[in-house]
Amino acid sequence: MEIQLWKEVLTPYDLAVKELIVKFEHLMKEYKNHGMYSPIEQVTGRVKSISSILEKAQRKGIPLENVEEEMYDIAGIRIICQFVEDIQLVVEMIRKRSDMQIRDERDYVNHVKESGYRSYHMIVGYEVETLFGSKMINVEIQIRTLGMNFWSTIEHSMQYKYQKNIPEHIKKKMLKAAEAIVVLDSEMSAVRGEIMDAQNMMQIQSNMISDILNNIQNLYHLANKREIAKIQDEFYRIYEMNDMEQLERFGRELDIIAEGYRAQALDQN
Ligand code: 0O2
Repeated sequence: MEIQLWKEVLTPYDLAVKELIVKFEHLMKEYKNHGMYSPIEQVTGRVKSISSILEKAQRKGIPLENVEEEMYDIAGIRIICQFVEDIQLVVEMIRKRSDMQIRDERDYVNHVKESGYRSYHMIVGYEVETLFGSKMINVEIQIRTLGMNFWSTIEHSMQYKYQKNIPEHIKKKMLKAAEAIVVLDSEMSAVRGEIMDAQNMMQIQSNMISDILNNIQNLYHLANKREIAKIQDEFYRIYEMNDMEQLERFGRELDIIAEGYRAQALDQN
C-alpha cells in the first residue's frame, strides 16, 4: 500500500485516540471537581507507526489487507493508575460506557506473561465520525499501575535494542525487577487508604481555595474597595491558620456575600 494511503487509513485511528484521551482526561477532571480520588492518574495514547504495523503484520502473518480487522492495537490508549486496585475500577468504568463496545479482555495482572509483563488489556470497538461517514474501529486500552508502566517501558526498550531477542541474563534481571514491582505495588496498596485520604483532603482544600479566589476576583468589580480589602485580609488570616473548618466557614460566608452582589463563583477549575 502507498504511504499516502496508509496515512488515510490511519486518520480515523488518530481521531479515536484524540477523542478518547479527551474523554478520559475529562473523567479525571470530574473526579477532581467533586473532591474525589481519581482511579486514573494519567492517560496517554498513540497511533501505531506504519513501520510497527508492517513489522507486526509480518511477525504475525497478517495479510496487509486484513490489518484493520486483525490488528487490534493500531489505536492504543494507556491508562496509568496509582494502585493495583484502581485497575479494576477503571475496567468496570469502561465496561459500563455506552460509547465503547468490549470485544476482548486480557488480564495480564493476575496472569502475568512469561516475560514478567503485567497490565490489563481491553479491546473496545469505538465509533468515529469522519468526512466519509461513521467508522467503527478497534482500540486497545492498556490499564496498569505506575510501577507496571515503569517496568514495561524499560523492557520495551530492551526488546527494541535486542530486536525481540533479549539475552537470557537480561531476561532474568527483568524477571527479578518484575517481582520487585509486584512487591512495591502491594506495599503501596497497604497504604492506599491513607494516601487516598491525604489526596482527597488536598483536592477538597484546593477546590475550596479556588472557589474563594474566584469569588474575591468577581467581587473586585462589584463591591467597594474597603470591603474587598477586609475580605482579602480575612482570607490571608484564615489561610495561614491552615484550618479546613475555618476555611470552609469563610467560603460559605463569602458565598452569601457574593450571592448578594450576584457575583457567585462559576466553576473555573
Ligand atoms: P508495541 O510496540 O507496544 O505496539 P497475541 O496475538 O495475543 O499473541 P498481541 O496481539 O501482541 O499478541 O497482544 P498482547 O500480547 O496482548 O500484546 C499487545 C501489546 O501489549 C504489545 O503490543 C505491547 O505493547 C504490550 N505487551 C505485551 N506483552 C509485552 C511484554 O512482554 N513486554 C512489554 N514491554 N510489552 C508487552 P506490541 O505490538 O507487541 O508492541
